[in-house]
Amino acid sequence: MKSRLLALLMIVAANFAVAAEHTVEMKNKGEGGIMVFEPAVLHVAVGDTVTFVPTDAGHNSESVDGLMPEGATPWKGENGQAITVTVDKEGVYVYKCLPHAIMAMVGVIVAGEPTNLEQIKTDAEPFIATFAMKKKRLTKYLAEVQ
Ligand SMILES: [Cu+2]
Repeated sequence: MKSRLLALLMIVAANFAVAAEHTVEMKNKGEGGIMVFEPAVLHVAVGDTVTFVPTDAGHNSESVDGLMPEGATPWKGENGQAITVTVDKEGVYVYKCLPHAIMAMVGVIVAGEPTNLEQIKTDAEPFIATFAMKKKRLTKYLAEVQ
């Protein structure tokens, strides 16, 4: 009887899997160079949260129009403020720091399977063309996505 109850409890627990909480730092300098998000490429599950932390001042995180899964909720953090985003659709997201987008301060979130990866690679080209430096950074990040 006890083991049946335990089995039942385990089934119930599995249906309430806790969403994971991830952290991305916004930094003036990191392993990937200057003006970076770390980790720059983050794999999550749909329903997880990602908190962008202002490790250094003067940065924000905001989604890039058209470079996210269809129907996903956009976000826009305030400069110098942390923001927590709940990832609500499967696929690849590209986001940026507004003040440093021209310096390719960008990042990638992959929720579940990267179902829209090829579309994102194509659609990112005009955005990549706006970078004044580190022109290959986003291309490299997207190439890391499996
Ligand atoms: Cu920045």
